[in-house]
Amino acid sequence: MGATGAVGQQMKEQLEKRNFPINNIVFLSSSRSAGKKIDFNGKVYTVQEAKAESFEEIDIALFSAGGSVSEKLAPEAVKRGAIVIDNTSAFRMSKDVPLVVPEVNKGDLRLHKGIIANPNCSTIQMVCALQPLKELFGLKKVVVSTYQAVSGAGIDAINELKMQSIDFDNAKQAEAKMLPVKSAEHHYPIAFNVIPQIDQFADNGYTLEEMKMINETKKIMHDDALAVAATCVRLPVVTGHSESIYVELDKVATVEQIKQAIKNAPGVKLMDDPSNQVYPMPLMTAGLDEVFVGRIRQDLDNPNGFHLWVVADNLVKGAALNSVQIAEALIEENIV
Ligand code: 11C
Repeated sequence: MGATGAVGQQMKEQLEKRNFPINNIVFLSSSRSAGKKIDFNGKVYTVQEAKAESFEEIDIALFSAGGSVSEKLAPEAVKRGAIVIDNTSAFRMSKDVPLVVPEVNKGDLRLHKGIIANPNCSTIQMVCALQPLKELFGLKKVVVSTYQAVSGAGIDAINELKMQSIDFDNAKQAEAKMLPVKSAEHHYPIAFNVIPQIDQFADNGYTLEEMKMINETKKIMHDDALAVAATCVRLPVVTGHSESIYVELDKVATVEQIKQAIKNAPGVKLMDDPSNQVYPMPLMTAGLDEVFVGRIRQDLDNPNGFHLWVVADNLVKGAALNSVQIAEALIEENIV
C-alpha cells in the first residue's frame, strides 16, 4: 500500500533483491496513482486503487501511504486476516502494537495483534547503533542532533530541492511549498539552507519528529527510564540521514571497546579511521543496507560519555528494508 511513493518503490526493490518468498503480490495506491505500471521481478503489474476488499487473501500487507490511509485501511486488512507492517506513525505508540527493529527487539513480534509498526527512520538507525552499547555497558542518557535528508519528506520534497538548486544557479527566487512541513503556515527553501524543524511543533516546544525519536527509542529499547533528547534538522541532502549522538553509559568503557561492540553487532558497520579521513557520509552510504558508525570519541569530561556519528539510508534501513526484515522475521519465527 503506497506502492508508487519513495518508500513504496524502495520496498519493491528490497523484496526483489532479497528474494522474498511471494506467491502473489498486489501493488496498491490511492486513486491518484492507480493505473501506473510497476515492473516486479520482470513482470509488469498495474497499480490498483486500495479498498478494504483489496486485502482479501493477503498474508502480509506493507503500508507506506501516510497515517490517515493506515488508520482507515490497516484495520480492514487485519479483519481480513493480513498482518500489517505499517511504516507510518499512526499506531507506533499504541500499547497493542509492537514497534520493531529486528536487530533490537525481534521478540516483540510475538505480541502482535495484527498490526506491527515500523519506527521512524531517524529512530531506527539510532537504536541499531545504541543496542550493542546497551547490551555491553548499559545506557543512561542519549542526546542526538540529526542532519536529515529531504527524501524523508517524500518525492515532492526531493523535486523541490532539485528545482530550488537550479533556480538558485539562475539567480531566481527559489519557490518553497513542501518544507519544513507541507501543511505548515510558512515554507522555507531547503536548497543551500538548514531548517531546524521536521514536522509540526508539539506544545512542549519539541517537534513531532523529535518526540518520535524520544518516545520510540524508549519503547523499542524497553527502557522508560532512559533519558533521551533530540534536535531534528533538515539539510539539502537527497538521501541519507546523519546523526551526532552523545551517549552516556552505565559503565565506563574505552573507545576500542565501543568500536569492537559496533563491529560485532548485526546491521551496523564501523567506518571510523580519522587518520585516513574515513567516516560515513550520506553520499557514500545511499542505497546501502547497513547503519554506519564513525567518529567515535570518549567525552573529554565524562569517561562514561561517548560521541558517535551515525549515517544510514533513510529509505532503506530507515523504512523499506526494516519493514521487509520484519516480514522475513515473521516467516522465520513461524508467526505468519
Ligand atoms: C523525515 N523522519 O525525515 C521523517 C519521515 O514517521 O515515518 C518519516 C515519517 C515517519 O521527514
